[in-house]
Amino acid sequence: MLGWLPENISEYAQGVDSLFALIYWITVVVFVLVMGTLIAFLIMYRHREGHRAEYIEGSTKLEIIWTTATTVIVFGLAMLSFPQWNNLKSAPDNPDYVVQVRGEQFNWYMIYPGPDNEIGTEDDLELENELHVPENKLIQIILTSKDVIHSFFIPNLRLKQDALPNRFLDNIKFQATKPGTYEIPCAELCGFGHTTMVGFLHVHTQEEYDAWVKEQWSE
Ligand SMILES: [Cu+2]
Repeated sequence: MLGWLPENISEYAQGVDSLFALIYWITVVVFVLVMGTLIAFLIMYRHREGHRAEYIEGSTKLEIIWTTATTVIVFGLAMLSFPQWNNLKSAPDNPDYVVQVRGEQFNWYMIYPGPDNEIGTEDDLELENELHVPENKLIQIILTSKDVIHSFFIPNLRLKQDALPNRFLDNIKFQATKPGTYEIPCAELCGFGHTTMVGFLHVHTQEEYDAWVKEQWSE
C-alpha cells in the first residue's frame, strides 16, 4: 500500500498498515486543501493598484463545519485504533515461547529459559543482540532494562515498546510469518552509543529452530 514501509511479517499487525495508510491519505488531502487555499488566497488577495483591502469577520458556519469534520475524523481514527492497539499490546494467554529481553547500554540481551522453562535459573542462555524464534509461533517477550530507558523496536513486526529499568513488561507478543533476519534497533536516545545499539531477529522454520535449540544446550 505504502511501498516504502518495511515488509510486514507480523500476524498481529496487518491492520496497522491499513490504519497508517488511511491516516497518511487523510493528511495528504488536508495538506493539499489547506496549502491550495493558502496559495489561491495569496494570489486572489495580493496587492493591486486600485483595490482596497476589505475587513472580513470570521465565519461561524465554516468554523462549525471544520471543527465537526476534524472531531469526526479524530474519533473515527481512535475507534479504528483501539482494536489494533489491544491486539498488539496485550499479554498473550498461552505463548508458545517466552524470551526475556534486557536493554543495557548499548546492547540487547536475550535470555532463554532453557530446558526447565524457567528464566532466572542455571540453564538459562544469554545471547547478545540475537533473538531466535520459529515462524508462526506465538512469542512473548518479557522486556526490561538494566540502566536507562531503551525502546525495543522491530519495524517489520510494527512493534515498539519502551524498556524500563526495574520493570518487567509482559505485554509484548508477536508471531512472525516469514523466516529471515530483521533489525531490532533501539528507538530511544539512550546515551552516546545509542546509534550502535541494534540487535537482530532471526526467524527460523520450526526444524531450523529446533536444531538451533539442540545446539545451544548440547554443550
Ligand atoms: Cu538503547
